[in-house]
Amino acid sequence: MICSSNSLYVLAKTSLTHQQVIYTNSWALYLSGTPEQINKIAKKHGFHILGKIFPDGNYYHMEQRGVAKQSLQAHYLHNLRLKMDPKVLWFAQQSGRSRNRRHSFTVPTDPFFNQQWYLVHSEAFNQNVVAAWARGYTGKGVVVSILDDGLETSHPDLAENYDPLASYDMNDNDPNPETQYSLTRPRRHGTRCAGVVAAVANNGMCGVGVAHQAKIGGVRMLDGQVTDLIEAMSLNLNQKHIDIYSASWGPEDLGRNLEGPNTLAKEAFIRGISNGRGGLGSIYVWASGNGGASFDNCNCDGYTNSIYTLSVGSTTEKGTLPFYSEPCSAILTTTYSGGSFQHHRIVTTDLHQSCTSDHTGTSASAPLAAGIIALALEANPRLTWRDVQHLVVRASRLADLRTHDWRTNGVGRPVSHYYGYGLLDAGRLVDLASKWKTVKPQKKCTIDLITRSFELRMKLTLRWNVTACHGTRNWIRSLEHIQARLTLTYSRRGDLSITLISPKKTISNLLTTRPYDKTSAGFSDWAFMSTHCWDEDPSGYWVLQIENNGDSNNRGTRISADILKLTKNNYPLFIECIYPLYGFENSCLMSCPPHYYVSNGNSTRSYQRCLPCHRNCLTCFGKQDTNCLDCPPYSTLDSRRSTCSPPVYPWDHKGKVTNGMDRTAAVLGILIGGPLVILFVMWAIAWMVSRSFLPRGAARNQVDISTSHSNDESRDVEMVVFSITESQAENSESTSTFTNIPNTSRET
Ligand SMILES: [Ca+2]
Ligand SMILES: [Ca+2]
Ligand SMILES: [Ca+2]
Ligand SMILES: [Ca+2]
Repeated sequence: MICSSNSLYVLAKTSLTHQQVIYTNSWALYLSGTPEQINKIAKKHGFHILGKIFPDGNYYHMEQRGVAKQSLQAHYLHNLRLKMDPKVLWFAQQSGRSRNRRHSFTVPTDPFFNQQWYLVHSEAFNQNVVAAWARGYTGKGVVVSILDDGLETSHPDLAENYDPLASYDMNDNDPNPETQYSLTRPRRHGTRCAGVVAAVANNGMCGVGVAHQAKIGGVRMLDGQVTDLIEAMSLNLNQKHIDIYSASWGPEDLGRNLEGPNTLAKEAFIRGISNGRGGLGSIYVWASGNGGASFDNCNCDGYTNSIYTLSVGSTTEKGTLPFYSEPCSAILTTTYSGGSFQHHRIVTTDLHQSCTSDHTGTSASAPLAAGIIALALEANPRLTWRDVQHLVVRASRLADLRTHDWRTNGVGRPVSHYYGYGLLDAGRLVDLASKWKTVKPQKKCTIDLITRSFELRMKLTLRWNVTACHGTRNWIRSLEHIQARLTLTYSRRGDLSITLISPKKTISNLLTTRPYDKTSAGFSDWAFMSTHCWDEDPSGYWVLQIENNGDSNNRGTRISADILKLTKNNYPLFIECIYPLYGFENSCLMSCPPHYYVSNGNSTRSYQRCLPCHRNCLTCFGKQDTNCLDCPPYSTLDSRRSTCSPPVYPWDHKGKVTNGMDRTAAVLGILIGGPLVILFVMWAIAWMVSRSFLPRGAARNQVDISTSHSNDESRDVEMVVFSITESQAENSESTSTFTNIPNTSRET
């Protein structure tokens, strides 16, 4: 088959005008002759022969190594020379076009679909879900579990997508989370949330779930005593299988609670983000709370303000604030929900095999976000839990959401305490997800701000210069989460407001006044979290203001000054290093250091980590003392058993330092070393004395403290540990006893 190279050019040129063509550095050539003649032709044109295209023909695959691997232009000179060569019977520089997935999108035929105003295109804003469907993403291969009050598993609009492996009944301890029907208190919440995510499409029933081809499970865990253990087991249920956990519950939204996950739930979150999804991290989507009418603030809810949960706020169809919305700087994004009676609400499945168009509250918003994130995980299943948060920040937009507190942060993104980064745009999210490059491992920089006592009356301002761990391996140049951990007592906690201002002048309201919070319990190492400085460079001056907005007689009482420093995570973070690098603590190395061996881990994936040898070994192939390859000095290897003998030091053999050389060395050492040691000690004492007379301002991370009242009062803020992340530890302590957590569904 020989064709003219002229016609090829025409084709290429024509296609360029329609679609971008990428030219490679590989050529196909049709040549005839002996192998020597073929070699000669290749050499003449500077080509490298890669082989025959078909085993029994004269088509050759050749590479031109001097040409870029990808180029928008065909190589004119090489093609011209090949064309002029009579021995080249045919040739073509290989070019590629992008190949898009083909899918046909048709508007769902479900009877309630037209009422799903938040999904369909209209003149008003919408979540742009149809755009993601049109790109072929419907949640296939993604598993979502609703942690709630049970599920009507046989509901005809859910049954097809129901996944028993993503389900459990924690309340009755059996695998079936089937709803317990009750006339007085219908347990419909879980079933309603499930339909928002994964109601089946085109089945003539109800509406359509955002991710209508995702698998959906339910965990019945709110229908009984909610204990720490039940929460923890729910958050870690089948974590290899479940991708996204959607939770629309938390401490009661009474505007006076300060509660977070207790011991086991805290551990469950860390295990989830470390081990879930094969080490990529479980995705926890969380409702921000319905305490708006009680002036609640979601930074007082340790579940939603956890860095491990992706907190979702709500807006109405008009882009206004629903009455139940509560603000906080931990909210990341917003989805639609109901508002007052005149606003349309969310269409979903309901108990007794029915449908409803009456779902509302942040309860509706969290599963809507969970469904949209399921589309993103289908577009890119390799996203880590932090990747998902990065993408959500980028795929949320101000749209037409109305509130008084939109501000532009230090990297130019509008952000609000009610809406986070704005309305989540599904089309944009899947587009970004499909080309997203995984973020580097998490880093954590902790700064102890003040460790002595201050009394707080009207206003306390702390200003300090942060180097963001410059000079250490935890140096942070681009922020994700920031936590201000605070311990203080105060006569009326609800009168306090706390504001944090970044070096880029981004203002995070960490706490707003809560009139119903009358307690004097204060805060005990409570981590206030902000996402508003995402991607900002944290170095520079930060300002933290604690203000009393109530009675001027308010004041604190002294509590024991308890300095808690954030320490490195006790849990192994999975650091994935690309072959041939080895993960070692938080970095990737070319080889494991002495005392460490290479482990492939339990995972089926191929990344390799350095794990510590037994203390007896210098190098090893495993963690046992019978896995030694080399021994430390003064210890001998038993190569048959791969063990090291107990060390025998030369100075253990008393009286052996007898030869003249050793004795001379010892005398010289004493004569020269002695005076040096004395000189050093004297210098150190002089340095310490001079330093103790220096003013405090000479410290590197300088803290200025000003209060708005006179200085004669003693001060009473006990401790502020200020932590900035690309990574964080969690609220380390909840402030109330937790045997029976009054978790409430976020259904208005
Ligand atoms: Ca059951
Ligand atoms: Ca349906
Ligand atoms: Ca709340
Ligand atoms: Ca959160």
